[in-house]
Formats: sequence, C-alpha cells, structure tokens
Amino acid sequence: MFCTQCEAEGFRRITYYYDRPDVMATFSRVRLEAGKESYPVLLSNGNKLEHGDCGGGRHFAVWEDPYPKPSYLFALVAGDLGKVSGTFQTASGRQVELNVYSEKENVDQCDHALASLIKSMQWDEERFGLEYDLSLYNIVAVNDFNMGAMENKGLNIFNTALTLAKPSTATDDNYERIESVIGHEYFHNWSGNRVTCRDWFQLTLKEGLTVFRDQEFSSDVGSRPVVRIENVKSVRGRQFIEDAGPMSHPIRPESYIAMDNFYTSTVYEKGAEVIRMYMTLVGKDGFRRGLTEYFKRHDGAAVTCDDFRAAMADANGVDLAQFERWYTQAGTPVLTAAGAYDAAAGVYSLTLSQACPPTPGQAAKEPFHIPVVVGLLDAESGAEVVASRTLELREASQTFTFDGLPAPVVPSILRGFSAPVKLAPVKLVHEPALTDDTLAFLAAHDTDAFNRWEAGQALGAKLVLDTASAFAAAGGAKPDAAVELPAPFLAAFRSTLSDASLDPSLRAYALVLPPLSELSQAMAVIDPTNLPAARRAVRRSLALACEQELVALYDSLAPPPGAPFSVDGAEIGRRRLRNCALGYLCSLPDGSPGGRDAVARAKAQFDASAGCMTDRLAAFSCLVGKPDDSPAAAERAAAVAAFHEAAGGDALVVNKWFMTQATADRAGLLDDVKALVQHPDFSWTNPNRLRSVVSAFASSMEHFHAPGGAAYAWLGDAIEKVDKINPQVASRLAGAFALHKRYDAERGELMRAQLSRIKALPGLSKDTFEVCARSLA
Ligand code: 0A1
Ligand code: ZN
Repeated sequence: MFCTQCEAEGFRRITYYYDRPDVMATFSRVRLEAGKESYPVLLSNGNKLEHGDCGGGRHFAVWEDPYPKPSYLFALVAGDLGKVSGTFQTASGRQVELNVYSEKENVDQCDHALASLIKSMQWDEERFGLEYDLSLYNIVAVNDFNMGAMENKGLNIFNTALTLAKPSTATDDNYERIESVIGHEYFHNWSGNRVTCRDWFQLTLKEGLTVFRDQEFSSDVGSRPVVRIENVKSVRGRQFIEDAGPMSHPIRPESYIAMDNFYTSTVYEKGAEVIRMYMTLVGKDGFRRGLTEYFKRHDGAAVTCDDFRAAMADANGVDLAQFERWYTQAGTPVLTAAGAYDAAAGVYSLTLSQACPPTPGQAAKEPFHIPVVVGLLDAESGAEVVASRTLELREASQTFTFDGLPAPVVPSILRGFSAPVKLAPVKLVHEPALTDDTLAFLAAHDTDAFNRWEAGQALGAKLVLDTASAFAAAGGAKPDAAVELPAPFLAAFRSTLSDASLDPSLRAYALVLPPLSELSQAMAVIDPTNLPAARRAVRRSLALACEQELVALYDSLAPPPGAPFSVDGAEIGRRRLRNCALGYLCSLPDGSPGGRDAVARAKAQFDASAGCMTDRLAAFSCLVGKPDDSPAAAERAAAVAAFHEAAGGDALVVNKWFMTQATADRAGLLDDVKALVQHPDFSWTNPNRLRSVVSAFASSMEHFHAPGGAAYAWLGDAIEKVDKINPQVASRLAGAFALHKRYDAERGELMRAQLSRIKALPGLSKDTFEVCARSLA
C-alpha cells in the first residue's frame, strides 16, 4: 500500500507549497488514480465527490475537504484493504460513516478501534460540547509507521500496534492504549485541526491539549485514580529524565534543527500537565468555559499558546500572566514544604518554597505559578479534617495557614500530582523529615487515592536507594542477597496484599516498586549495577516475607471457570493484580521450593492462556528472565519456542516475542540481543520491529550500561546503520546516550565517544546530528 505522512514537514515533497501550518487552504479536488486490482481503495481527506473507471485496468477517485487546513493534515492512501464499518449520529443529527481499514487478514482485529472511536465521539460531545463536522471518518492501520498515529483531517493513519486487537494477540495494556490513542487522534479534530498552530514552536498548543483531553477521556470512561497513576508514572519516568539532560527544553521550544526531534515527552506529557494546571486553577466548569471561548475565538485559524492562555484568563476573569513561565522555562521545579502546628492557636501553617535547576541556556529561573492541592488528615485517626484546597504558590516561598484545628495534623501535599514538580520530603518542625512511619500513615489513610499510592512509592524508593548505597559501600551485592525490610514498609505492603476492598489495579500499582528510571533520578551519580541489584533484592525479600500471602492471592484470582473472556475494568484489574503476584513469586531464588513452585505456576499459566495475551505475556516474561544455568532453563527455552510458534507470523505478537527477550532481566543480555538481530524475523527497516529489540534493549539500565561499554559500541553501530534508513528512528536511539553526565566518569567518556563518533559521520541526517550535538554541548 501507499500512504503519506506530512507532519511536520512533508507536503513540500509532494508538490511546491507553502508547507507551514499557518497557511490554511481548502483542498477542493484531490484526484487519485491507480491500478484497480492492486489499489482498489483510494482515500484522501474529507468526502468522496466522484469515483469511476479510467479504462486500462485503472480507476480514480476525487475527494473534497470543505474545511481549510494546513498542509501537514493532508493525506493519501492507496491499497488493497479490508475494513470494518459503523455509524455515529452526532448531537445535532449528522450521520457519520465510520471505517477502520487494515490489511485484509487483520480486519477481525479492528472492532476495538471502531468501538473506541464511537466512545470518543460521544465523550467529546458530552464533556466539551464538541461535535464531528464531516459525514465520513476513516482510519487506516499501517504496519510501517514511525509514530503512534496521525490526525489527518477525516483520514487518520495509525500504527497497527495502536489499532489491531483481539484477546489472543493484544494485552489489556494494548487495549487501553488503543482506546486512548483513537481518542487522541479524534480529539485533534478540534484541538489541532479546526484550530491549529501558527508555527511549530507552538506544537504543545495542540499536543499538550490533546493529550490532556485523551487522559480525561480515559479517566471518565475508566478509573480516574488508576489513569492518573499511569500518566504520572509516564511523566516522571520519561519527561523528568528528558528535563534533567541535555535535550531539556521548555514545552514551547525556542529553536530546532529537525522539528521531528521535538515530538517529545516534554511537549506532549508535560504540555498536558500544564493544561491540567489551568483546570486546577479555574475549576472544571471554568476550564470548559475557557475551552469553548478558545474555539469560538479561533475556529479556522492558526494560533499560539498565548491565545489559549488569553482565552482561559478572559473566560474566567483571572490573571494568568505569570503562568506564561511554564511555556518559557525548562526544567522540573523542586517544591519544598515545611509544616508547623500551633496547638494553642489551633493553626497549622505550611510554608511552600520552589526552586528550579538550571537547564541548557537557562541558568536562572523566575518563580512559577504553581497550583498545590493540599488536604490535612488528623494525626491520630487519619480522618480528613481539611478537604482538598488549591494553594496558589507564586513566590519563591510563601506560607499558608489553616485555622480551627483542635489537634495535630499530617499534610497531604500535591494531591493528584497537581503540578509537574518534584516534591522534596516534607519537613515537619518537630521532626527532621517525613519518616517512614508518617509515609506509612499516609499510605494507609490518605483520602486522596493518588497520594496514598504516592506515599507507598516513596517508602519503597527510600528502601531501594538505601539498599543500593549499602551494596555500593560493601563493594557490590551478593547473588540472591536479601534485605531486612523495615517494619512500616512491610506492614504497608502486607495490608495492600490483603485488602480486598481496594480496586485491584490500584493494589497492583501499589505493590510494585518504583521503576529504575524514577529511582535513578534520586542518585547523585547513577549506579547501574547496584541500583538494579537493590531493587531486585527488595523484591525478592518481599516475596520471601510474604510468600504465603502471594500464593493465596494468586490462586484466589484465577479466572472464573467458564466465564467469557472480557476486557472490562474489573477483569483487567484482576489480571493485573494476579500477574503482579506471579512476578513477585518468580523473583524467589531459583532452586528454592518456592522458586520451583513459582516456575510451575508460570508454566501452567503460560500453557493455559493461549486465548489471553495478557496472561500469556506475563507468564512468558517471568520464564524468559531465567538464566541459562537455572533449574528453569528448560522451561525458558520451551516457552521461547512455543511463543514464537504460536505467533504464526502475526507481526505484533512477534514484536512482543522480541521485546520480552530484549528486556529480560538476565545476565549476558547483550549476547541475546546480538543473536536476536540475526533472527530471520528481525528487520532493520520496520520501525516497530526495530524498536522491539534495539530501543527496548537500550532502555535496560543494567545491561545497556554494563561496564566496559560493549553495549554502547553496539548501539553506536546500530545508529549508524539505521540513520541511513530512517533518521527519525535513529535520532531517538541516540537519545539513549543523553544522560552521559549522570553516570560515572568512565561510562560518561564511553558514551561521549559514541556521540562524537556518530556526530562526525559523513552524510549523517540532521535529526541524528541535532541529538548528538545537543547532547555533547
Ligand atoms: N500528530 C501526531 C504525531 C505524529 C507526529 C509526527 C509524525 O510523523 C513524523 C507522525 C505522527 C499525534 O500527536 O498523534
Ligand atoms: Zn497528537
């Protein structure tokens, strides 16, 4: 098949044009002509005006898009495709034909995408009063696509990984992600297409807003706290890291060499957090008023982030001048809190202070306008005595007081992650810092579900980081090292394990230790050996301490016999929690009775779950992590063979097979990866396949950063090769070296050597050049 991709710049390669987003035009006759047999489907934006035969085995179609649009939203598709179809009637009565196209053998996997589209259309009408404006909405799934999806007017193009789903090939996470990306591209029809960006520096105007809208959609149709935790994990695991490295930029960047390099977590995810702060400041209704005003003022125009901010401010009669700094200053602000309770006066005062570290080109920062949502809990009972309140921090430091409090309180600060900042541990006047006991108290009592989760994570983070320091001081971890678990931490873990009244997804997320990407941010120098060893040791110690409870939990969550397979929130939660328990059990020492039982459970689950990819993949990754000299090596080898065989060549399942092996937690991973790229199914040209091995491996802290730099050299060679094929993918791979200053001197030198070597390559793309040059600056 043929398809186009014109964002950010590309239409200029189709024809001469003012290929910039502030040039909006009506494309009134777009004529496609092709061989009828090979390309029976001919699509472009808008509505089909005419089609017919041109003789000689050829045919044509003429399309019209009545809405003015920038050239980056233009699209063409020609291919031999199948489809599933549906209809949607808009609130004002327009009948819309909906089609999801894919290669013919995959049309049985398009129903979830279609259902998600209908849900999105309904939701945008209800939540924001926004209706679809054409009589046709087409989505085309393609196997070779650099990004997730593209919002071309009336003709979205999607990566198959974000379209196709059936229970035997897609995980629950895949189902959830497809729903949110289908929503994302649909929501662009207003936030991006009807109102677009004046220039590419304004990218976050459409992307931050549209990510925010897709997050709200997922929250409204699913579980708000679960979605919030997932989104915040992503901001902290990706955006905070970007912001701490050489590629750090404000959500509205000030320069670029290759615009494609600025489709970043900062522009998208931090951009969405900035939009969320407007809602926190002006309230849910105020936000809707502001958004309505924005669309009313700017429909059909190409505008700026300042126009958005002005609409929000004017619709709500508030001053958002200082808020502009979120668009101009890069870096993650650090928020510090100090609390004091005056028993005689019954007053609690909370002093909040902010500081933002320097970033490239920005040594000093002005204070941000930060909404800090705070609640107060009774220190004895844990009952909420002051409900959530939004404190507006505008100065470097400000004190807020709460009166009428007869007894001491514990503060719950930055509820719901009300701003994209790092919260330093709270200093209470009578105690040096937030103790394990206080964190455990918040983990047990906080009435804000997000902050309850957050307190548990902070407890886990402290323990893993302390353990990593202890390992480093002792010259390294012993194999199968165990850790003494502090009582408050173990008690919190146990109570989550046994509390059946909690949402299972929340329980699963609360039981998992923070990821290495997050933990590493708290280290002065990242230790890629002892940090993973420490996290593994804490996991294993938890499994040892709670083995019986974990087994009981795992067994109690078995799929109800005979129940039909379903992907609703309750079933997703059940599987998530059960697979979390399985993961812990499989971390028990190989060869111990518990370890052997765990492998048997994983193998049984693997064998029984052919119809459910979520369970199948969870069991598979437990088995794939086993080393070659372990008693489970035979189960590992059998599972690797069986998974590939059962995939039957399904590209998305084969990607999972590659990715699970390329991210396995086992010694000698680089050799495994070198073998994987020799596999006949591997491809350097298909972006999904390439990422499933090369990017996946580069994300593994322990193996990618193994001493000696062999993995760095391997990745450097891979980047050199890929740059000639696909510069956009190559430049993303080069991002794996961005944190060279955060590692020890030797690793830093080795990473810089690769960056310098790549940067000097003759004929290097401007995409990869820019990442190397910025990284080395
Ligand atoms: N606008 C799309 C993302 C996208 C960006 C660039 C692309 O090609 C270089 C493709 C897609 C979105 O936000 O979904
Ligand atoms: Zn987007």
